[in-house]
Amino acid sequence: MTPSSADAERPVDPLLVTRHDGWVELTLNRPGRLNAFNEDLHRALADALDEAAGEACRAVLLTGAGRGFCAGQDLAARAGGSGPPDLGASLEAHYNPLVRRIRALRKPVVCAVNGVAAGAGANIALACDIVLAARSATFIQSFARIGLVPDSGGTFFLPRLIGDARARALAMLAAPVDAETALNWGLIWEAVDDAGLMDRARALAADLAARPTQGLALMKEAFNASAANSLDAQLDLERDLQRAAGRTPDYREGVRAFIEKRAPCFTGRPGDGGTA
Ligand code: T3D
Repeated sequence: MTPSSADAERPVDPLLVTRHDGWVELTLNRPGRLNAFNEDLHRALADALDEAAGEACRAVLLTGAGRGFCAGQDLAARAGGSGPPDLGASLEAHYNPLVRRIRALRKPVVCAVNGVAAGAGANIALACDIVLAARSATFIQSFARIGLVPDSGGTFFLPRLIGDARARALAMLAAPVDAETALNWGLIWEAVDDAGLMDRARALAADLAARPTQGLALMKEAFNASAANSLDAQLDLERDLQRAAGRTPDYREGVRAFIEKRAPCFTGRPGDGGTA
């Protein structure tokens, strides 16, 4: 069938949103620019993540269309102009809220890095809870190639994940890291053959969506806080979060299922008195 002229004129969605049973798949969709971010993509992703915060969604899968995952900021939007741009304003308006949204979302975010992840694109992947990468994918802190510093949490995530020595060299040299190395260094959870990446990532998202969502949210809160906490503060936080987890229906179900020697059926519903 040939497309109608209306189809031809319809702008392409910068983000594809596919709703599955209990989870959502978000695909960055500017493949001609390796899914680099412009303001439309930022807006669409922010809206989709806000929608994913609702109770119906219990896990999120983030990936990219075409041969890349994301090449960070769309540099075409930065060429020209009369004076120097205020890149701090761009981080404040778009990239920082995006990283905060991913980290604060009270459900697991899986990232399937299907190809090159560069600049902010690499660090947005690292902000996700579980990162899978296709074997052909590469991670590049490309900022130094254009005179910038790693952003979107790069200087926070990298040293914590792979140590200061590797973090500094990767950032200063803008050296590409392949998926196998990323796995061996502890940058990602799993490297998967290219052809199997999306099946594996979708199965993982569906699996997570059937787990105790409130418990996973509390777990995420604990991990998010641990980088800045002393052991004492973290022990106190674990006490408080465990108290909340112990009040969830999924905890009751988990214990009951264990005693009855059957598989648990978790609903992901909040505990008594609202949010766990
Ligand atoms: O500005 C602010 O708001 C501050 C925030 C900054 C955050 C950042 O992310 S700064 C870093 C920006 N990103 C980069 O510097 C990466 C630029 N891209 C590359 O270095 C390379 O494209 C890659 C290493 C990612 C991949 O290389 P390769 O050889 O596989 O692909 P390619 O041929 O370079 O790219 C394919 C196409 O995508 C090409 O377009 P064409 O020639 O086919 O029409 C290329 O121009 C386009 N593309 C790739 N990255 C970007 C891009 N277009 C615009 N912006 C990009 N970031």
